Amino acid sequence: MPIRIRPSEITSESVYLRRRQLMGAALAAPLLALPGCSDAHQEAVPPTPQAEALTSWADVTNYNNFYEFGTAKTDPAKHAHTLVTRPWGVTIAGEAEVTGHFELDDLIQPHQAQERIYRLRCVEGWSMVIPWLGFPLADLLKRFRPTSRARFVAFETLADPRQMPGVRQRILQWPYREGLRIDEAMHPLTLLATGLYGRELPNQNGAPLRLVVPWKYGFKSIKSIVKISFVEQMPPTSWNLSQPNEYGFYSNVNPAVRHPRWSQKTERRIAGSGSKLFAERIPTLPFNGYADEVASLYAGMDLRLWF
Ligand SMILES: Nc1nc2c(c(=O)[nH]1)N[C@H]1C(S)=C(S)[C@@H](COP(=O)(O)O)O[C@H]1N2
Ligand SMILES: [Mo]
Repeated sequence: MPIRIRPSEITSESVYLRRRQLMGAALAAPLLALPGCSDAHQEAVPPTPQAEALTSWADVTNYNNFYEFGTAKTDPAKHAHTLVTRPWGVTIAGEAEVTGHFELDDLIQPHQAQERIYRLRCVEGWSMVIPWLGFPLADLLKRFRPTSRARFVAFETLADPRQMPGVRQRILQWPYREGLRIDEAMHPLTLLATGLYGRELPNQNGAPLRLVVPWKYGFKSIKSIVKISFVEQMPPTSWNLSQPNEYGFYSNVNPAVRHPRWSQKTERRIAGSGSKLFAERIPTLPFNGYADEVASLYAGMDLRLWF
């Protein structure tokens, strides 16, 4: 059941952590149980090591990339209040038996929100540890019965200049677009998030519905989704369109493949403000530490070529 919290309740990570301790065992179960995941990937999702400190609520919600609201890290928190997230429609299109326009609540209601603590690593070299609420994307996609021609899944963000000041500038080609190969989209780690820290997703984090693909660079985790298409060909993506030499389609976190402007060998967790904004550098792990779960998806592929 989605965890509903009164708007009057101020969520800080301490409130959240206390609530989490109380819920203890109840939360542990959904982390390990994975009903309805694809046949090829029945493995359980590993709980994040206890030692991993969560990035604070303040950092997760004030240090953002959401270019539809500006390019500065603090712009989304400042400007995303103009985004209207209800009513919200999502169009399902392409190679599936069921397609059409759906109200968000009809889409998400059948799914039980589970908590998933994932590391998110931005290609810029910083990372966070975020307690998401959401459900496997696969569970939603299967309801539309994709056909055998559905080899990729394409996603689009809302692009409304009245709600999104950044869309009035041509920083990227709008709408923001991303894509996954169908097996990546169906992988049980791939999450559709509706919340974080036990409450609804703040606008700046991609309300009301965003993707979280923990083994890929942050930009693959597209926010405020209004369209999902099953397609036969590899779909264009916003970052690849704008800088094809810097951003490939796959964008798996890979310390061995450097970005022309930022090394991918190490990263720093976002931690606090001012001089303490970044913690010390730590090595970046292949597939962001999720290699045991996802490396097999890329067996036989040259990941320098398919970066
Ligand atoms: N629509 C949209 N989605 C987006 C982005 C964006 O600019 N627009 N930025 C991406 C990038 S670069 C990152 S690192 C993550 C950041 O997610 P967060 O702000 O919730 O941490 O969102 C991704 N999703
Ligand atoms: Mo990013």
